Amino acid sequence: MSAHFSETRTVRGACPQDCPDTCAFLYHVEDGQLVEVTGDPDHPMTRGGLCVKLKNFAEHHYNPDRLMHPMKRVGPKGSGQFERISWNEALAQIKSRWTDIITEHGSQAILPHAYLGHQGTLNGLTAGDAFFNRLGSTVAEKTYCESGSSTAWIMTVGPTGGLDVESLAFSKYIIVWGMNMLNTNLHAWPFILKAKENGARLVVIDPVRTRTAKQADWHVRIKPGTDGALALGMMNVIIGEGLVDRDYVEKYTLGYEQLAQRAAEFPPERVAQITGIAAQDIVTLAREYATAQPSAIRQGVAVERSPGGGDAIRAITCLPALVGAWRHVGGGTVEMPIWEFPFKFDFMCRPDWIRPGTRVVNELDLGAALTGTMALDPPIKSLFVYNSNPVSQAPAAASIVEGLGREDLFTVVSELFITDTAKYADILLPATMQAEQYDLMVTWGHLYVMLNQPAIEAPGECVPNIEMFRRLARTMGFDDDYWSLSLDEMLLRSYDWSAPQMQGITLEALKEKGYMRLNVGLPHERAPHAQGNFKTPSGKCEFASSLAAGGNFVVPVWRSGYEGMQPGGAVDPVPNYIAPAEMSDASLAQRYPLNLVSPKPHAFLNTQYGNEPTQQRRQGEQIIVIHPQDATTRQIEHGSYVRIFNDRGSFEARAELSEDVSAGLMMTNVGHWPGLNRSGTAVNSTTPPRHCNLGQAGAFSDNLVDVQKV
Ligand SMILES: Nc1nc2c(c(=O)[nH]1)N[C@H]1C(S)=C(S)[C@@H](COP(=O)(O)OP(=O)(O)OC[C@H]3O[C@@H](n4cnc5c(=O)[nH]c(N)nc54)[C@H](O)[C@@H]3O)O[C@H]1N2
Ligand SMILES: Nc1nc2c(c(=O)[nH]1)N[C@H]1C(S)=C(S)[C@@H](COP(=O)(O)OP(=O)(O)OC[C@H]3O[C@@H](n4cnc5c(=O)[nH]c(N)nc54)[C@H](O)[C@@H]3O)O[C@H]1N2
Ligand SMILES: [Mo]
Repeated sequence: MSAHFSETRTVRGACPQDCPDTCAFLYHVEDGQLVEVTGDPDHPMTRGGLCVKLKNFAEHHYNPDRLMHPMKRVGPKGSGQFERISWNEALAQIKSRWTDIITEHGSQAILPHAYLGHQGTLNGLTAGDAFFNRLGSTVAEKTYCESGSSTAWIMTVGPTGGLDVESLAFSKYIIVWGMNMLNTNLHAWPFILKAKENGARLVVIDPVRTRTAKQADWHVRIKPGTDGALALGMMNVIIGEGLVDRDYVEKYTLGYEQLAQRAAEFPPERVAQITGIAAQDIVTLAREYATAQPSAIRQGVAVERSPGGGDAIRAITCLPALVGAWRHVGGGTVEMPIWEFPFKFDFMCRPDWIRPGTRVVNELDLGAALTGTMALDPPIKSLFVYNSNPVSQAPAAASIVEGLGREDLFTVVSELFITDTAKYADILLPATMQAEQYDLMVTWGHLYVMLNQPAIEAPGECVPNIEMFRRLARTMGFDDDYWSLSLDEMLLRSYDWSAPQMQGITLEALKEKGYMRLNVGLPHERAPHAQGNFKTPSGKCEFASSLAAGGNFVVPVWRSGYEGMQPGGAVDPVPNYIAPAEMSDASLAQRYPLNLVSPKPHAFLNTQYGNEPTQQRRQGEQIIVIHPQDATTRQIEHGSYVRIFNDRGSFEARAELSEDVSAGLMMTNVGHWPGLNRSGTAVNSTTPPRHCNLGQAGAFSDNLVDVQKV
């Protein structure tokens, strides 16, 4: 027997997922095979543990359904019938179709569609921007998530990281507002437990009694889309009872008088009617929040998923300055700390290549753009999808499916799997998974720079997104240096490595250590706004926004690498309460009396892992949580199958009767693959293509439906 020494190696990596935790990985490799992926025990947030979604990450790389080669469609659109072709043939077909389209309709007839399937600097959200800007396509505005919150945040406190979630360990009062932390930000939980050990009180503000709400000292049930009213009601009490930190407000804020006037319009009794929270509870919450210092607010993305979501985030973001919480370590608020990272979007996305006058189409309006409901001249003749799965994740899914079925639409999809969206492709391009590629990860929930190094060979003909765009650039005849820089050179130019927060951080050091903390103060000493120092035009926390005061204003829509205009013009300088559109429509509410919220699944990451049997078992089938009272009046029993519907569409789910939701409210999870559901559809068949008042975010929670037994 010949001696066989199996080679075992450990390679440092980082989680690719769109999640605030961005965990530090250790890839364990034997004989070129990825045998396990574990969390780095030394990383202060990862602490050696991965979430359930990533438990089988090594196996995910070897899923037999992975797309391994370029393919072309051979059956009808959407049939999922494909045949293997070579990369050369795929590129030649793309070039030929695009050349014809550009000749006949102009380059703006081509529309990219991308989101956060991958969160890297090289392969993530902005991976294709330079290419499409160079091509002259329509600019796709990427606002699936966080854009309403980010706009609100920048208007109020500027591009600052705010509170470090690790500093939550030092808080005395913690409000988790619109976030199901045990599902979506698990690695922040230990810091909350630590605070609780030291006597902190945990409040969760959520319409649903979630796993996280069940762990709270106090669950405040709020009607979806009414958070702005609650925050203003809290201010009403704080101001009325003299709990304002006068000194902090005077030195470090702008527009107190205007804010006080606005808050005066929101006495607890009025807010109780809007939010469904008892007036006395609003008073108690305000008093406790103001007096138990340091007080902290962890804001979730869900707050933005309503027409008034942007103003709600602005109002919430005003609270810590009003009570002086920023003075303390563990005080203040965090929405996402991404602003501490010195990105150079001008290099990453090349907005200088956008031709003057190029139109912008928002990604959440995809259905309207493809079906012609939105008047577009030229019409969209080609769609290029990567890092995203709009048939499942974008609103008004039925119109997207209708649009993708157009015979004259040339669709290219780059994917890991043949998803519900990829099924409609004319050409499929295979992408690598995280253990097979190199990238510096973008993080939005902590303050560490994270490097992912390849641990195994890419299977089949899979390529990283950056390589795919380089091949496309060569095919289209682009000869800029940009397409041939080394990956390290790309990374060196994508960040300002000489920025103060990057001192001591180098690519070389990252290759060895895997991750390094930004120089922004340590969690036990960091109080970034103890002395104001806000990143707004005034340097103060702007209760009355100077950006909004100017009418139309420009916000950094870094998601697309260009500066976007906040539309509407009439943004009130002082945050106000803007009611949900559907709940306020009495005749609609008569036909569709139930408000459906659709937060994140526990065992999937959006749709990713939704095709993994292990994760499917963990998540279970698509369920709908319905209050027993609403079920009884419709003869729906626990465990029976129901159809949830409105004028936009429908999907089926198994009913779970529970008082975790209030009467009039239902909850289901986004992320189940529509094609794997009973009805072939999922929740976004019912959601509206409506935007939040800031940042063009999606108003997924503003969704009235009804339900019946099937
Ligand atoms: N397990 C898992 N983790 C994930 C993801 C995933 O798919 N699965 N996705 C990642 C992504 S992309 C994101 S953006 C984050 C999002 O993570 P979160 O910020 O936690 O957002 P959601 O899960 O959408 O919703 C959180 C809670 O908000 C509640 N909610 C809904 N509408 C409202 C409202 O109007 N007001 C209030 N106060 N609460 C409301 C919901 O009931 C839900 O319990 O999670 C990330 N992490
Ligand atoms: N109803 C409802 N809808 C929602 C939400 C909600 O709360 N409710 N949340 C919204 C939010 S917060 C978000 S962030 C969006 C998420 O929307 P998406 O970003 O579209 O979500 P994913 O399902 O993760 O789809 C990403 C796709 O990219 C693919 N992918 C992964 N890695 C790579 C890669 O390296 N290269 C290529 N080419 N492809 C790759 C994956 O296989 C997957 O199919 O959904 C939004 N939709
Ligand atoms: Mo998201």
